[in-house]
Amino acid sequence: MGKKCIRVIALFLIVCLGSLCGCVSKQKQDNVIDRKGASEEGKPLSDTPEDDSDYIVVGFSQVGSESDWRNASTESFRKMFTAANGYYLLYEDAQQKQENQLKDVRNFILQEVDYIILDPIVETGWETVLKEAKDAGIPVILVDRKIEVADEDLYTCWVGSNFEEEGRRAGEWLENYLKLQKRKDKKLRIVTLQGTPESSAQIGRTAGFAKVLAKNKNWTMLERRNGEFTQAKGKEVMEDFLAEYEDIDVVVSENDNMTFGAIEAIEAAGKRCGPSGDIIVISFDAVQAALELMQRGKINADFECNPMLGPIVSDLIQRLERGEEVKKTQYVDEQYFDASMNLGEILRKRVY
Ligand code: GYE
Repeated sequence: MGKKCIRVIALFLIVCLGSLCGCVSKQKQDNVIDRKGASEEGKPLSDTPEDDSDYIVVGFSQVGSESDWRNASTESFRKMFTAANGYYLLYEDAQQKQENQLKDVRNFILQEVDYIILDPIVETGWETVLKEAKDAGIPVILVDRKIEVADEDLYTCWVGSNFEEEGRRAGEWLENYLKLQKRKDKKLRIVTLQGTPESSAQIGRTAGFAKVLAKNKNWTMLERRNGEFTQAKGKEVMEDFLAEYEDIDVVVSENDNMTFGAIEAIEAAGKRCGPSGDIIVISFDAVQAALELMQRGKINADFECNPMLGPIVSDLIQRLERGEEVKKTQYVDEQYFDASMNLGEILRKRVY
């Protein structure tokens, strides 16, 4: 009996035992075990992989389920890391809490997974746990958000988006838009809905936009406030902004779900947003629902962030399995959309 066989059986037993004593909730979906916040029912035992030797056991600690982007990301991994593709996936939803991710990684180490995939909620605080994974000989692949560590050998590689570039391009789009509208020298009052503090997506998007802001002396950033990347918080923060500041010309919202909330707040306050409204709305992610709102004239521009990382990470794992070198850092291609484009055509081809 091979080592992997023992491990797959051990993983299976952990889940069975958990369900018997009621201390671990579980949900088995194909070869996916989700032990947090899932139902007790699970699927029949026959769903466990029967063939022993060829499964690559992968533990994935996901940020949470705070946004459409996040759900598309989870879906991309679930679709790729299937038994049919030779994987046994342990999936954990960290519910936007780093402490949960630290526990996830430690559990993956205990379970002797072959690879750990980590989408780190924030950039700092990872040294100790990554050292533990390294000492256990388990490669860690970082996805989407980045980390800040002195020793880069603590992880194998990272793949994701260039958030600073997204923020800078958003600022440059605004410069250009104002030029076309012949408003380039007019005073401009901006508010920002920020994502989770200290996450790479928040840090990068804020910093990139700030670079363009610094060049435009007639632009004023009235306030930046945390909207936690969620629709509910985005709405709440936008309501406060509207109550506090009379003339807001631009809302920069660091993800689409906060934008959805902001639009609700703007409309409830009797204002209009989008190309023919009172407030310019700039967003990030470019998920389907946001492009639909752009089509309906409520969002001006949206800077894409690509969540389809599952196949890229699988490819990295396959290379590592063959003993090949992988790039330490890999950025994915991204574009932007604005209301002047043929959105019907774009939406027809959009997969997330
Ligand atoms: O923009 C947001 C999500 O880390 C890029 O996290 C990701 C961000 C994404 O909640 O919608």
